[in-house]
Formats: sequence, C-alpha cells, structure tokens
Amino acid sequence: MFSLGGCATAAKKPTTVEELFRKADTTGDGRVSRGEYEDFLIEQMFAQFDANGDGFITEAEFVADGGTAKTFREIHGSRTGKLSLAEAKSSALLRNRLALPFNEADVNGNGSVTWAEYQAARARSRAYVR
Ligand SMILES: [Ca+2]
Ligand SMILES: [Ca+2]
Repeated sequence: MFSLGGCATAAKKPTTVEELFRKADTTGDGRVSRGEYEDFLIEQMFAQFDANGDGFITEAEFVADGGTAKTFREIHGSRTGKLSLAEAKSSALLRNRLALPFNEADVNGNGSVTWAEYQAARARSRAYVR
C-alpha cells in the first residue's frame, strides 16, 4: 500500500505523550493533580511490569523488568506473592517515590502540573520506581 501524503500508516500509532497526559487528567481540567499523577503512573508502571497481563505482578515479573526484590517486598505488604493494582496504588512507598518527580515538576507548588511541566516530569519518573 502506498501513501503519497507522507502520513503514517493505517496501523495504530503509538500513544502520544499528549494522549497520556489527557488520560492522566481524569477530571479533565487541563491539570494533573498529585493524586491523578500518582494513580496514572502506578497504572502505567503496573501494566509494564505485568508481563503476562494477568492483572498481578509477581516478584519474578518485577525483577525481570528492572525492579529489585527488596522494593517488591516493600510494596507488596500482603505477601500473597501477587501484587494487585489496588495494592500498588495503596502503597505509600510507591506514592512517595512517584511524588518526587511530581514535586520537581510542580514548580510553583500549587499541587497540579500543566502539560509542559508534565512532559519534563514524565521523562524522569521511571528512574524512581526502581
Ligand atoms: Ca485534573
Ligand atoms: Ca503478571
């Protein structure tokens, strides 16, 4: 199939950062609050670590994608061997780590980040989950 427009193929384009931002902004007010930001990053992180897509992260999955067993055990308080999204979201450790890039991004400290602030923060956030 030829395309003279120089446009991308009909295949699904990868999700853009802007789309991610809109997803994170669950209230749709154009700003991402700290709670929205943490929830969203945890969901992103969760999907990434859950290699077999069964809705749980095992220690093996966590370590396979660059996490450490120590961090997994700290996050996974229930010790069932399977970390659920709800448990990940209720982890103070995870939230506190993810708050670091948020607080950096939220330059004026008003508790929300704008689109421009978000782009910069997103690039740094991954390192904090290790
Ligand atoms: Ca919002
Ligand atoms: Ca899994």
